[in-house]
Amino acid sequence: MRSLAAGLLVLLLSQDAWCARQASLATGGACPLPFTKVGDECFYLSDVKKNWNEARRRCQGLGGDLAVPSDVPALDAFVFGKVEGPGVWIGGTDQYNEGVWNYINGDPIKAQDWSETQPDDYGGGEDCLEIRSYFEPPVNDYVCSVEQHFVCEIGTVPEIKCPKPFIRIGKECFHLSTTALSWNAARRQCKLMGSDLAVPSDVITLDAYVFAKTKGPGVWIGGTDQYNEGVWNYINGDPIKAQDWSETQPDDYGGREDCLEIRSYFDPPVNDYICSVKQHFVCEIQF
Ligand SMILES: [Ca+2]
Ligand SMILES: [Ca+2]
Ligand SMILES: [Ca+2]
Ligand SMILES: [Ca+2]
Repeated sequence: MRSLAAGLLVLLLSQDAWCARQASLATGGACPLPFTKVGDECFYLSDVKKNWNEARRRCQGLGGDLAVPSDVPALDAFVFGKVEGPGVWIGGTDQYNEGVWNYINGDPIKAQDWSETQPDDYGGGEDCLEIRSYFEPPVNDYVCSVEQHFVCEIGTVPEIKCPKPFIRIGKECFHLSTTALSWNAARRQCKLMGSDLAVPSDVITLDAYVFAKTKGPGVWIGGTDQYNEGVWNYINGDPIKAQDWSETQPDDYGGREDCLEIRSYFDPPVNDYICSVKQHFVCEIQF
C-alpha cells in the first residue's frame, strides 16, 4: 500500500528545495545536494574530521573531490562562518613530489593565496593543503595525518528550463497528458510535441507527481516488449531497474501485456499492460 501523502510531501519538499536553490542562483548551474553554491562553485564542508587522504576518499565517494577553489577568500568566508577550524583541508598536496605545489587538478596555487612564509614544510613533514582560520591569506601546508574538517567540491548540473506545458521534476521535463490513448497513439502524440514517452530516472518521484494529478489507475511510460516479447528496456535502450517493477511483474498476463505503465495501486509501480488500453501517459523531452 503506497502512502500518497508521503509521496506528495517528498515531491513538495524537493520542489521547495529546488525553488529555493533557483532563487539563490545568480548564474551557472545548480549544486546537487549536499553541496552549496559559493560563487560559481559547489562546495560541501564535512561534518566529520579526517586526515587528508581519507578526506579525499570521502569527497570522491560523494562524486566529487577535495576543493580546488577559484576564489580562496570566498571559500574561507564560507568555511569559517561554519566551523572554527583552525585548519580545514582543501585539494592540494606535495606528498608525491616534495616542494612541488599544485591543486589536485593541476591548477597552480595562486601566490597571493599562500599565507606569509608558507609553504614552509615545517619540521619536514607538511605535505597537504589547508586553509587556516587565523592565517591571512589562509593557504598553508600542514601535516597530512592530522584529522580535521575538509571541503569537497563537485561540478554544477546544468540548469534545465522546461518548455510549456512540460514541468521540471529533478533534472527532467515531463508532461502528463490530458487525453487517454493507446500506448502506440500516446507515443505518436508525444512525438508531435517534440518529445517521447517518459524514461524516468526516478520512477518513484514521477509516480508521486502523476498520481497526485490523476487517479490512473494506469499511466503509460516509455517501454515496450511488443517488438521482442519478454525483452524489457526503455525506448532509449536503458534497462528498467529491477526494483521499479511491481512484485511478480512483468507477467505478460494473458499473453498480451507488451507496454509499460505505472499503476497507482502497485508499489513499486512499474507493470506491463495491454497496449491497446486507452489511458493517460507521460511525455518527456529528451536533451
Ligand atoms: Ca612538503
Ligand atoms: Ca606550513
Ligand atoms: Ca509481453
Ligand atoms: Ca502485468
